[in-house]
Amino acid sequence: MRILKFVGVAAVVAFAACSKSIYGGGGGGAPCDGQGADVVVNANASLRFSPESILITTGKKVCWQNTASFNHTVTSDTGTVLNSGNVAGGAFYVHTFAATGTVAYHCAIHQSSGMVGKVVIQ
Ligand SMILES: [Cu+2]
Repeated sequence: MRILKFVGVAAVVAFAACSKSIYGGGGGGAPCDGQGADVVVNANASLRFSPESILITTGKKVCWQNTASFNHTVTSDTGTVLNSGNVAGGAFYVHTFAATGTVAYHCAIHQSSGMVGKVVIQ
């Protein structure tokens, strides 16, 4: 079980080597606990990202944790900087931002309900 999980993460990292994203499930506590994130954003059961907008500097690691009991995604509006695929309830998605700019994103499942967010990297 443990080995399979690490293989999965390694495959994801290899797939998206330049974007430094990982995701996985938590093992007790909040999903982002132990990820070394600089900022944590909740993807909640009210179909919102909280906080909806964050301001960071380059090199910061952001962890989105799904606090709902159903899937969310963290998906860039344009490009593939954020491309989590389905993040299950209780799981997380991590991304370290290397470049300055603004990354608008949404949950692909709940975008029509207004589940959108923004990362401003200075
Ligand atoms: Cu969602």
